[in-house]
Amino acid sequence: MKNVDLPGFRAFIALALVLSASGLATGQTRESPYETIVRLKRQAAAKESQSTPPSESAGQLVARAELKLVPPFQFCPATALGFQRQDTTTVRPPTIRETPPGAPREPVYFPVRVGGREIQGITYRSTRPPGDVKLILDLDGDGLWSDEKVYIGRRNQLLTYCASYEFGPVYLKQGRSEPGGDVFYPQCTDGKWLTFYPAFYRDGTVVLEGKTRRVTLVDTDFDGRFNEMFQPPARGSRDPNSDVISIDCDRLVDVPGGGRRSVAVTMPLSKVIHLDGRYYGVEVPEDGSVIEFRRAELAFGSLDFGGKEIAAEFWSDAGPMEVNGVQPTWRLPAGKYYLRSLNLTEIEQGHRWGFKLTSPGELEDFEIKPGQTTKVRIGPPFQARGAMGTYFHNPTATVRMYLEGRAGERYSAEVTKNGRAVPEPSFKILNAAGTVVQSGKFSYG
Ligand SMILES: [Ca+2]
Ligand SMILES: [Ca+2]
Repeated sequence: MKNVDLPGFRAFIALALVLSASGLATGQTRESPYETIVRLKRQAAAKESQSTPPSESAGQLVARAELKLVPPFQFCPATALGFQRQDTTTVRPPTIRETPPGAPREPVYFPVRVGGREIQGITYRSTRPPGDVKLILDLDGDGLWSDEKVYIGRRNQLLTYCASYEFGPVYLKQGRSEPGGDVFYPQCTDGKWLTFYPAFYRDGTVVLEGKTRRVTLVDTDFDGRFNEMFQPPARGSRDPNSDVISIDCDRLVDVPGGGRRSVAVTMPLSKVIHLDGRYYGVEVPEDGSVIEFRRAELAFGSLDFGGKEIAAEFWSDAGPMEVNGVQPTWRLPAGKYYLRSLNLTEIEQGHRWGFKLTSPGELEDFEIKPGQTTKVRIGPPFQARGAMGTYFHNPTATVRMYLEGRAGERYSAEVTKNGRAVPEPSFKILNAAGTVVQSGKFSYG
């Protein structure tokens, strides 16, 4: 869903979401005095049990592996995490100063993110025979295509339902052809979007606890450095904005009853990673040629979600974390966190209402400190927000909405009741005086 808060309109609507048809009160469920006492006692007990060592220490070296540059292979990890996707536009970027010869009237433009900057690109089907599909990147940022290499697209024959072309490999250092993280394959689909896959991975094996594991690093931002550790916020639930590490990306195990499944663990490269119940400190030099695993002694803190029933996934300094269920507090490694996904369940008169996170709001970056409890307050009372401005000229138009919780986190307006999608919850819009100015149904968007 697009962010559609139109400033003028947003000020105008004091929105009260009334899921009246469904009977859900959006106010916070009140705690009885007894519940408060129980909660405070539990919190105190949780705090006492968490007087763990104050900080992680660079522990003893457990394993070291050399990682070689290898081309893409079957089950290579960037298909899971660490590829880049960009939409195209027909609007010419202001920095571009020319049109390539043979370009049609409306070529499409796109950016590609490299390190902290963006490189502009263009792709089009040439109007000159034989009508090749071409791609050019303005590597030196001078706004000219004529000083750059032209890549010819190869049609992906497997994808028959769309026109997908692969280009490259593109070497970001002009005139060079050395393997590295800064080499990639752009792929363009239907002229609408591009994906960029690494042309080389850092790959090797390491023995951990007597087990040989395959380790693969992905330079996700093509800046040639393989050691950018995760730091919140991520760009989204599929893009950690850091380099990526994969363990056993090609390993499959037999499933009882037949078939095989992957046991790959692909995650943001973080200072500490968690494997088979153990924490390892991870060190990688810039070129990614070596990886070291050290025994990590972690400090822990607690996360308090107000006792709500949740299923949440995080990315953190200590790798991916998950919590699931109802707890007064969750014991988790100290560090910085990003809320990657969340399913929230609110129970009202015996009914289970399910809310699915679409954007983490303030929880895109929060910290759990050693021995301390971080409190986050999420969920109802919800603010309903939406794209009404777009349709305002037409009072009968549908309204696309989302729900905003107390931490600014957003949920899809598609709500479930006892596991089933609620058929278009109704809502009312109140103006400042509290009178209903419009009411209607959600449209799912
Ligand atoms: Ca140029
Ligand atoms: Ca990188």
